[in-house]
Amino acid sequence: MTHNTYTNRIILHMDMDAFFAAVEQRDHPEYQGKPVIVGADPKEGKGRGVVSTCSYEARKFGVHSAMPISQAYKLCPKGIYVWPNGRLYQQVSKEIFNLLYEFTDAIEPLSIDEAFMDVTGSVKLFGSGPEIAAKIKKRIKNETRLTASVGVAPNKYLAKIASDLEKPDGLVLVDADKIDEFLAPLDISRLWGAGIKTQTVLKKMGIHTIGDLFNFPKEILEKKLGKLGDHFYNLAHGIDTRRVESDEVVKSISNEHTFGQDVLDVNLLHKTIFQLSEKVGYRLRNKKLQGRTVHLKLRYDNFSTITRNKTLNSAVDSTQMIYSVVKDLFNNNYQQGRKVRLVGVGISGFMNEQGDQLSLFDNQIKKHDRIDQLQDALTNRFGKRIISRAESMDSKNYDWD
Ligand code: TTP
Ligand code: MG
Repeated sequence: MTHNTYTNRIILHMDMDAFFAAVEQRDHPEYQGKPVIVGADPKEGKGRGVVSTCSYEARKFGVHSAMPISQAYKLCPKGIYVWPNGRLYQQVSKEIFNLLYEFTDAIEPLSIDEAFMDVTGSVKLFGSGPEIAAKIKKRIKNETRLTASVGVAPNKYLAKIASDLEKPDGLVLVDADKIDEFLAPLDISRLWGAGIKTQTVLKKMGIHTIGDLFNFPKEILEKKLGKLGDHFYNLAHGIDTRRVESDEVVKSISNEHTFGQDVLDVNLLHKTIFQLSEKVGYRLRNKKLQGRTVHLKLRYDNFSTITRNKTLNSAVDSTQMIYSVVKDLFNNNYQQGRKVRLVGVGISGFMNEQGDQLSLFDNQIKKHDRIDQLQDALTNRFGKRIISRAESMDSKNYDWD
């Protein structure tokens, strides 16, 4: 069967594994391999409030997000119960999103740990869809020591199903000409928009898998389900024409490199900074932008990180100019003799070709950078619940109910 005009896109869906719990396990080695439950205080089974998320070890006990914490405690009394550290999760989320933007600007965030990406235009630079997915997973692993699951497919709906199938640390490709085979065995609960009610109706019609639904004539589905009939017919046939809705305004451009082995060699560090300046310059010129503020990021082997920036009198877009500024920043700030794990180069304070300032944030890059905007967009669009929760998680007075 044909899948019309949209099958030529390459869409990724990235979702971090057990995000909050994974960050806790990373930062507390003694939690690794153990059931960790992030959320309200269980107070030995008498606590109120809910589970925010839990590690995969805890999921074996039947614990899951949004479950009352008292119930989680009954299922897993020996679990490690952790109060959420919202600010930390936000910070890690920013790092991850920053890295995703190195692969494409066409990113639609769905929540603090999840995004769609349209990488159709990135193939020349980074390789095929699955290659890009593998690179993203590797970068996330190297730079945050966390795992992500990624689905690669011709549309959003299929990519989202795919990223979930082999969690944790999954990478699943849905081939454009094998969509029907991919969908056929899946349970109807995987259908986007099929709540419990719809699932019950479908089951009464003898429809248990997406394959069963595929075989149903459109007219009958429409008769039984009204408008939704058409929607589910499309989903059963792998059709989803929604575009990846990215943030239009880019406020900074940056590239980072994590070394396979920590580096002491200043020449190699200079060379890497040059290569990163080339990448940043290329992306900048590609967008016909010039920027005034140049940024350096350095992470030492113990994960301590410094960022430094310099604002110029006029905006630049040449590799050489970016390099000379960032090299100065490096020479002035690098602590001789310390091993470097990561270097990053960035630019912000964009002007258009007429020299008009595109944004008013110069030195305040930290406050106003693209990721903050992204978090705002994310909050507005989807994640109010999750984001505001993460924020308020810092407060011990947070009302979990
Ligand atoms: P999810 O991606 O839904 O879950 P997860 O990353 O913990 O696990 P999975 O491997 O299945 O993707 O949500 C991301 C984070 O959002 C999660 O770590 C905690 C938070 N969250 C809540 O606080 N409450 C909730 O009900 C859900 C679903 C998530
Ligand atoms: Mg997740």
